[in-house]
Amino acid sequence: MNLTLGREDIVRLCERIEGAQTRAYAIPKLTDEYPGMTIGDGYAVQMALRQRFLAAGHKQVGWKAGLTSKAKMIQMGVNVPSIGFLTDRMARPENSAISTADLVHPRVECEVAFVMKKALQGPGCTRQDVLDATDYVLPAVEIIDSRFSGFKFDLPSVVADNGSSARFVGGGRARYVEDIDLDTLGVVMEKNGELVAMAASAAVLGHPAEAIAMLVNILAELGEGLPAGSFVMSGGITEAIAVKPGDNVIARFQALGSVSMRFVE
Ligand code: 0L1
Ligand code: MG
Repeated sequence: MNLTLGREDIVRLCERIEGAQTRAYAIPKLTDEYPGMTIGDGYAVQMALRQRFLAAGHKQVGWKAGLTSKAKMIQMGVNVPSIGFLTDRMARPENSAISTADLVHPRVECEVAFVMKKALQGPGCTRQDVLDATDYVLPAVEIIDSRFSGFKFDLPSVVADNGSSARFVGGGRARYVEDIDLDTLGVVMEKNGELVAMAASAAVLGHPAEAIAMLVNILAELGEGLPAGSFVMSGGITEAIAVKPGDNVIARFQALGSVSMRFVE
């Protein structure tokens, strides 16, 4: 990947993102100060952030693909998907109350999550490689929380901010990939009993496993593979919906059951 930032700037930006994430405040997008920043620089900041969290005792549980649907790319004004890491501290149980006090401006999106039984290594990872390496899939909701003021950002900034990762909830019913049509799953999201979004899983790069293959190939560019046992989210099928304290959210997935949560102060 093309890098333009030196080590000092990467550490500086990593500390800026870490502060915004852990103390929940909005910051201007990083490219305001570093207009020449590349997507590679964004990943260098993200990897530095991951090192900091791991050194502080967080455990990585997997990865997420982001911006993998046309709806999300249009919503956020970008044209390339991204990846981010997921840790144990971001996981929340199904049906739980999720605090918004430690989030900036949370939004929810429905995703298919994959649990891997075999490790994968790019480059050249394909949809079929992913399906062969998958133990099972389950429905999930990602709670994203861009740390950038007014959702004004670009891809290098979002990548540095770990793809807006904040919380995630897995649940519903786990299924083997050979038992379901993964590309035609219908999904509806309700907020406070009202339908707020609906789409089919093909919205994710034509097939959610395609997003996992993309993620494995980006990981290879970063010198990493996807370990067996990883929990991997394939990206929002619907656009992201804003939530606030008092909101109840339920995501209903065809063939995979539903995932619900509520938001509190
Ligand atoms: O999970 C994702 O699709 C990443 C979204 C990044 C941009 C945003 O905050 O909406
Ligand atoms: Mg997402």
